[in-house]
Amino acid sequence: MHEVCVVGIGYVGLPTACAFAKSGVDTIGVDVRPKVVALVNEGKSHLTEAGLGTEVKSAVDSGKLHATGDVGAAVSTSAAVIIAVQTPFERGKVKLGFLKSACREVAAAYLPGTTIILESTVPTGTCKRVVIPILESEGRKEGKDFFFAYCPERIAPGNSLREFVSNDRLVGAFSEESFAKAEALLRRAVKGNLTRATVLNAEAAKLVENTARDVYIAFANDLAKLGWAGGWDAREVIRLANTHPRVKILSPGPGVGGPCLTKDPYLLLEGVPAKSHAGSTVRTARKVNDAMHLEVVALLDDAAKLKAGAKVAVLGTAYKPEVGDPRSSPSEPVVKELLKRKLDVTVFDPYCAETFGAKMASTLPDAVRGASCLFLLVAHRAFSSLDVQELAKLMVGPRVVVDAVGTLGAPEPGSDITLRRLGDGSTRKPRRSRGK
Ligand code: SAJ
Repeated sequence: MHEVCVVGIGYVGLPTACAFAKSGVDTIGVDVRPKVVALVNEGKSHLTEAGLGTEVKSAVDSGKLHATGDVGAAVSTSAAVIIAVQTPFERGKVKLGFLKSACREVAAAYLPGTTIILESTVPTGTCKRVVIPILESEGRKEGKDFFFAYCPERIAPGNSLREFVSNDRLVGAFSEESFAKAEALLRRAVKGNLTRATVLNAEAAKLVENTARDVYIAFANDLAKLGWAGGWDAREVIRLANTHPRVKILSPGPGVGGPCLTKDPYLLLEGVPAKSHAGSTVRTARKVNDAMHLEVVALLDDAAKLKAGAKVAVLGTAYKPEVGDPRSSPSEPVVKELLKRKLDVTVFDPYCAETFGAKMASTLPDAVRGASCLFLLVAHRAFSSLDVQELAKLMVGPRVVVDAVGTLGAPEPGSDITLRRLGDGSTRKPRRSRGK
């Protein structure tokens, strides 16, 4: 008998399973991908997140974590089940196919009295409309035959295991008893506060959290555009404004990527007519963040006009620092725009093998050697000590460096490097004043 079964050991489920196993809970992870199951049982992570591999290995070595492809066998031998499958957003709609099929398989096998927690992000009302009816098949009832809670995940990839343990969580439940069961289960591994909510409010709160972040970043990106136009440095101005105790502006960048912030605002808007005033800030923020790649490429245009065939190096294809995940990466539209201009694009990322159709260099110097322009798109720590002066020695004219993440130092005075920093209007080409 297992204490907990985690259905779906992907970006959310694997850290979840590891966290329980690390706390001494006998955990079985289930996945439909045989390769993932095999890797986990060998003590390896199929995800490139730093440190996760070591955690999987020690969880498996301790005998507390196993993986299987057999959902029925795992669920029917577990006291609790956590569902953590993906709910992808495709062509303007959330796809609940993985969730429905996971629920069906769980419904076919769970034991009487099982605690069932859903961690996946879903549009509001999904638990009541979709999940519960499947779990209540064959006349069973929530609160009697099984105990359900919606506990949306809050882990940021790159730091997932630590965040699973330490972050505060919402526990959406239909009754005090179901809340208490979910609380007791989560308490085995989670140290953060557990706040009770209704299931509907927990669903909405999850979407609101990620939408809020998307909106805050859109404001920072808007400031980048204002700083560029106004000749001031938006990053420095944000730093100054943030010294006010009630101001906390985020950082501008080449766009918002990843599977969550690019999707959850649309889930929040689901069912709201496009022309409705409700949600207008949310829609605007999405548009601002989705168009940032054009701002980034415009920085090259401000500095030089490259001929077709010129080599351009792009550093960073992951969607954010310290992860190897390229899903919805802001680097993708930048690379595609450069390829559209028939430039010879070479990418390099120490964690991510995605190229978005460009060439891939296996070392940073290989990427930069012979390039006329260099784009820094992800603030990986591996890029934090880059010396523009040294990079430029590998480059050829016109030696344009576009820094979309604001981590590169200024070139030495008199250097032949042209630096353009996103949001830093002091690095733009001097505009001729009117009348001259
Ligand atoms: N970004 C900026 N500027 C910033 C911060 C981030 O441009 O100041 C960009 C990143 O580079 C990246 C994107 O935003 O492209 C998203 O990165 P992120 O670190 O903000 O978030 P995710 O998508 O990795 O994780 C988010 C988290 N949600 C919140 O912080 C509210 C995480 O806690 C959630 O669990 C996760 O979504 C999820 O799975 O829902």
